[in-house]
Amino acid sequence: MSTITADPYDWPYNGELRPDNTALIIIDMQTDFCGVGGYVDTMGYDLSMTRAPIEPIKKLLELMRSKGYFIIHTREGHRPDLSDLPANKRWRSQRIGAGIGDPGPCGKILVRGEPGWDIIDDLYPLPEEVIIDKPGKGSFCATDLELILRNQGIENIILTGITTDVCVHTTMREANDRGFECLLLEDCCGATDQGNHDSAIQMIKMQGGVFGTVSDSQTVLQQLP
Ligand code: C5J
Repeated sequence: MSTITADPYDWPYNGELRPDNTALIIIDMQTDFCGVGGYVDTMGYDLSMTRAPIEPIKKLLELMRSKGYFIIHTREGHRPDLSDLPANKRWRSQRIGAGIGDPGPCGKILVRGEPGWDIIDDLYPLPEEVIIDKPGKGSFCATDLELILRNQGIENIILTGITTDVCVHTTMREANDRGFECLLLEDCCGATDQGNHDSAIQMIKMQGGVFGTVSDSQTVLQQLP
């Protein structure tokens, strides 16, 4: 039996924490969300908040790779012909001056294959690690993520990445509804607004852990079996 100290309950609930049933998911650590000239930067948000999790994730990734845990990376983005981009998502992005599919300093915004869409060098996946390319905020929508997790016998998921209140939260909710046991690491996530980050963390802790539970990278570095 093994658990990680977390709030509002130690994780996982059943003490069954092992490399063969637990995955780390790193969500959307792309230049578009944390790099100069990317989507978030073009919208005018403070990049320091979406860059804050880079170093903590790096240390965690190193440890979890060395212990043989299953590693998954995601990228939000659309096909170059934009056939998978909902018209309302495009319209909203244009309204804020960062139209998805429009040219920017890092190539076409949130378009697959463009420099801004790819994962940052600091956290780039190893060739054998899974990358999920997703058109939406949640990592389960229109992807084979659930199939991969079930095939690999994954029961527990550690969630990290950006942004806390959007893609990380949506993925955590999707995973929780599918019966996966979720742990979000507070310092390994970041939002475009500190209040939204804090609220997203607080929401998880309601109702005895309504979507799972919350810890931080230091605790995991010390306690992960
Ligand atoms: C957003 C994301 N915020 N990765 N995407 O649009 O959270």
